[in-house]
Amino acid sequence: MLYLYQGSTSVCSVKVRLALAEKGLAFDGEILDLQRGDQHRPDYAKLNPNEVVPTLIHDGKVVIESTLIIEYLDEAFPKPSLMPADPYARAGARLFMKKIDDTLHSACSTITFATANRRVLIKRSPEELAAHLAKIPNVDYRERQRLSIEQGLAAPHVANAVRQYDNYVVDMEAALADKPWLAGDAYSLADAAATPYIFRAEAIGMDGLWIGRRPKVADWYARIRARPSFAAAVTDPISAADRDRFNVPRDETWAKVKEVLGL
Ligand SMILES: N[C@@H](CCC(=O)N[C@@H](CS)C(=O)NCC(=O)O)C(=O)O
Repeated sequence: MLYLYQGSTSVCSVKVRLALAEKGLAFDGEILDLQRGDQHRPDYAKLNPNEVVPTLIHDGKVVIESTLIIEYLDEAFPKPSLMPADPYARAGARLFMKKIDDTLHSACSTITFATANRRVLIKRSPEELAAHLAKIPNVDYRERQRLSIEQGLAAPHVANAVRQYDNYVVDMEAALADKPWLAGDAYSLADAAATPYIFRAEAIGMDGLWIGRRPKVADWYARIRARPSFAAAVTDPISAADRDRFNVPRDETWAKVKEVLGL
């Protein structure tokens, strides 16, 4: 049995739901409310000491870290395979996933907290906010969240996050120049991993990174959106509260992107 602790819009959770949907795997699970702080519940912290989602339980075995989870799923349930057969193409798929773990994920959370999540968290009293932040075990993550919530898009680390987002889209455009999917002729874990970050960029007003500028990425995203996994894993789980949180002034985000990139 597969059980997934997840967030409704959390990019890392969407990544895992996409892999599950693409592999046709049924699962049960629980949506944690990250703004309420469910990820810090003692029962959950025992499973995931980083106190972040997602966490997969497979027949009692606990797997954390979204990239490791999707690789685990692909190995535990080999058909259909979501990794290319060719070793060099596999390295290419892993590179796209590594870049997410190394840079894009933190860039994404920085900008998400400076825009959508800020809309909710800024309404809290200073004491409530401090208590919420104090529970985050990772000190760097906690500090980035604090600055993004307090200063929004003016926070000092936002500019670098915008550049890292743009670099990832540049890498995607280059990879798609000679093949339809990020790691070859077939959809792979690399495509599943990149999808939530492109969806998030679109949601907060950064889709100008590819629309009119990077046609291969625009075409890739249109094909991604048309797959049944997209509705199942990305849009169906979005709640009314999520829609409100993501109802951000998109023109302000894009103005920041233009300023940082000199567009
Ligand atoms: N490297 C981890 C990152 C997980 C992560 O940052 N999850 C976010 C949601 S995408 C989270 O749970 N944040 C909790 C919080 O905001 O306090 C993974 O890939 O699983």
